[in-house]
Amino acid sequence: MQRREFLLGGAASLMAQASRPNVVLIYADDIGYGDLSCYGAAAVKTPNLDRIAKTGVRFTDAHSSSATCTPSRYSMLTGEYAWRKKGTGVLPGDARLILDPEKLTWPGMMKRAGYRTGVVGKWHLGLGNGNVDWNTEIRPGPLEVGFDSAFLMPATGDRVPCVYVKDRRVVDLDPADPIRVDYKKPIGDEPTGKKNPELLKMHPSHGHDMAIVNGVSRIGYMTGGKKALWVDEEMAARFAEEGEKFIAESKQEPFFLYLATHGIHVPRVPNKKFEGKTKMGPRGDAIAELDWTVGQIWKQLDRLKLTRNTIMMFSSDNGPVIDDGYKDDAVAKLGAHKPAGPFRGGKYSNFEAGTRVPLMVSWPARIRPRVSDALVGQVDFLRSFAGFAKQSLKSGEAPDSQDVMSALLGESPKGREWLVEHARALSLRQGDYKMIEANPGPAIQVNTNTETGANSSTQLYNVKLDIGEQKNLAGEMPGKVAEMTEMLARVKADQ
Ligand code: NG6
Ligand code: CA
Repeated sequence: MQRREFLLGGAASLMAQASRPNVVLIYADDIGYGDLSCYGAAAVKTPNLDRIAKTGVRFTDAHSSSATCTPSRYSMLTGEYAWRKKGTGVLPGDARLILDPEKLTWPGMMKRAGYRTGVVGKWHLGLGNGNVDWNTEIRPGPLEVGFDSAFLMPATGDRVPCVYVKDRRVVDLDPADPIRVDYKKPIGDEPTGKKNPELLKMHPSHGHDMAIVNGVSRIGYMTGGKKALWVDEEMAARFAEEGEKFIAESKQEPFFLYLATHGIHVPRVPNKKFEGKTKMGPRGDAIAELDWTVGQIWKQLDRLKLTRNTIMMFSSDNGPVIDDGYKDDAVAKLGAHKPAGPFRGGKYSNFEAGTRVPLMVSWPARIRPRVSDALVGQVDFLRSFAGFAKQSLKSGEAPDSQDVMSALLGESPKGREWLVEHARALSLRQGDYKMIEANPGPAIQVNTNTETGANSSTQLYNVKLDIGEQKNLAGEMPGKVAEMTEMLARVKADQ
């Protein structure tokens, strides 16, 4: 690998920089299309996120691969649709690593291209081989799948173990107080949310009634590791700081930072500094805190004079949800705010809001500001950046990923011709049309009050003319339904 130190000064350095910009992806959790001010939100201000949009490309038709976390992250990092592979649904905190160390990943490809690669924040892709012992070296994990360094929350904020993992070790673990985790039954007579609601500062609305950590009951049981437990209120600052540290340590070489925030997933426990920043309660305040995180990264890039040659990207792993299991006033205080923007559904849904999420990409050295209607998926990041970094992929690698780099850079208005959206069933987007496979089930997911998109027969919408998916055209356009059904069958059978 040719490092910048050898090229300092002269034109060679400028050329190396222009062809190998740093890449920072800030990947939020459960942020909806309508949650940022650059996408029309008025009830919360997101100036630091808006800065990416103002100086870069803001996408109106960008998609996470799935309407939940684990499969979206799996698809983004591998370039393979998660629904092709069993066991890629929302994982418990003790799940084994679902990424295959033998297979190419986005960070692995960047590393091959000479980048220093780091992940900070939410992982939720499993760790270890299925019987993870949190008290010893934890492997395989991010370091086995292409990252040079890692500072992680293993699963989600609402799942045990509630500790950070740095590279292969739990941070601040006292060997005299080992961690035990069980997803099936309580461990000993430790208090739980169910038995001891009097110990809670935030109560569950559904589920989330097991181990109590920091006054919040979670999914799964855990004991020990008392010194290592995270403090929810400090998590955003911790991740920002670890991200800043990675940037400072990597400034001599091109780097790729995947900063996956906990915000704004449940439990929403933003720092006191953000309390009352919006009138929407913790969900709105968590958006303000997320924006602050982005501001910290901007500050670091600016301070180190890296902004000009850094591709800064922001997106979300799935659409928005209001009540996702805690009584945090999100429903009562929502007011006129529309987390999903003009779209129907939300997290967990086959309707558009399940996967149509914000995506902004800036790179001052090259990108001119614009709004792009190109259809792009996060599954495309791997192949797009591979082409850009002149890395050829072998057949079978990143099979669902397409090179849409010219769209990502705002240089072409065209992205993909078609795309699969995944929630409880699959949907196919092709041109202006969207077909949702027949998938019998409840139209509303009761706990979260999400319109699921379930229907015992196939649905067809024109998402250009009918952005809110109100008029099912399947009856009027049987030919289109047949054509798209056949195409989806081909996509499924591919590989
Ligand atoms: C659900 C959880 C929800 C959230 C989700 C995963 C319950 C009742 N609900 O099972 O709170 O954790 O899983 O979210 O437990 S995701 O963004 O990581 O996919
Ligand atoms: Ca999520």
